[in-house]
Amino acid sequence: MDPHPILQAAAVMRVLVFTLALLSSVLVASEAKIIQRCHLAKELNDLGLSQYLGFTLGDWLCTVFHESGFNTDPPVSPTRRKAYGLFRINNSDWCSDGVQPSKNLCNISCSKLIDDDIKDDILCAKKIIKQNGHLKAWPRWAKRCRGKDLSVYVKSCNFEIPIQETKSYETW
Ligand SMILES: [Ca+2]
Repeated sequence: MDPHPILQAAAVMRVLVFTLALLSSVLVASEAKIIQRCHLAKELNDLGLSQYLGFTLGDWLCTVFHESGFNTDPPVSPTRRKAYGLFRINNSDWCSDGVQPSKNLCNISCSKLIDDDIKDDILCAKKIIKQNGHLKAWPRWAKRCRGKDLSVYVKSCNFEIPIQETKSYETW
């Protein structure tokens, strides 16, 4: 004997709710993206960041590793001041999230710093280092990367990496 139509409808609804819950958890999970190390190295290189102002790709990759773990997760902060994306770019000077008053010097929405396209993130980081003249805008570079052998960060990356030159910051 067939189940009552109402019971059938309830069963279908349960399956539907379960499917939607599963789908939404997958969608939430997909928002957090880890950028592959060598992909970032290549994009940095293509956009002229290798040897830019004397800093190597190793300096950049080490900095990003210690700042964000190559992770584009949206920021978690109880205050309105937040830092976005791979380079942890702040919403008071460099990007605008529409909430925190910002100089928005990169002329970019902070949401663009947590998406899959990392080119605009890199160009904003380039603007930051150009204005500051060094990587000190990222405190973890000085603590974790400065003066260290950073060759491991570009190891096995399958593109031609320019010969590392003397780092200008060593004279600071
Ligand atoms: Ca982006």
